Amino acid sequence: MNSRHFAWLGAALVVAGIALLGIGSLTSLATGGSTPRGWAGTGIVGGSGMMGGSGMMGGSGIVGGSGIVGGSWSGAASAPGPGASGFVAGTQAAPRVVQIVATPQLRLLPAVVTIQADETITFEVTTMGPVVHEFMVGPAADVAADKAGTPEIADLGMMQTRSLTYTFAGPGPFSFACHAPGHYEAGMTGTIVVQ
Ligand SMILES: [Cu+2]
Repeated sequence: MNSRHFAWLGAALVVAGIALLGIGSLTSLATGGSTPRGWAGTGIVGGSGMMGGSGMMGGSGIVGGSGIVGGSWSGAASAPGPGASGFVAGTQAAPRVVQIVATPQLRLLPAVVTIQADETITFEVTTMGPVVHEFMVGPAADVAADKAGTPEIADLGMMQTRSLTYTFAGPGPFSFACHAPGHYEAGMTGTIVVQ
């Protein structure tokens, strides 16, 4: 292992730590019943400073932070869901945004997304940490079977965010999952609850 690799290992550990912090705040917000909005991320995701290296380790960016820790992210957060104040059903013309975090612990968070019947949702999926993930969404049977043609974001690398818009026609059941090798089996799945 040369020094450059060692530096990247350090970076990866820092990222993992940040991911844990982010997940913790997301979870507490979700269980508190309020709108998750603290972590959202164009700061972390936008990323050229971070991935360029000096920004990340130098501390003016994510680590130094007014970012994830301080809660001053500038990116859009998940829009309010059904039952929450300010909820507006997503349509094909104006999808509702739901943010999903794919974690190094092989979880998709939040693991339950509640929608109104026939909503169109734009999932903004971010990989936290060094493990590459996928995000597939659709009819539960298709997602479980990793059926070809099911809408999917593939090869989502560290700190990347990509979006996928899906219209949930009918009562379901629907689900989402990561089918990177071994991840689905490890429990990297989520449920769509249709209200
Ligand atoms: Cu995965």
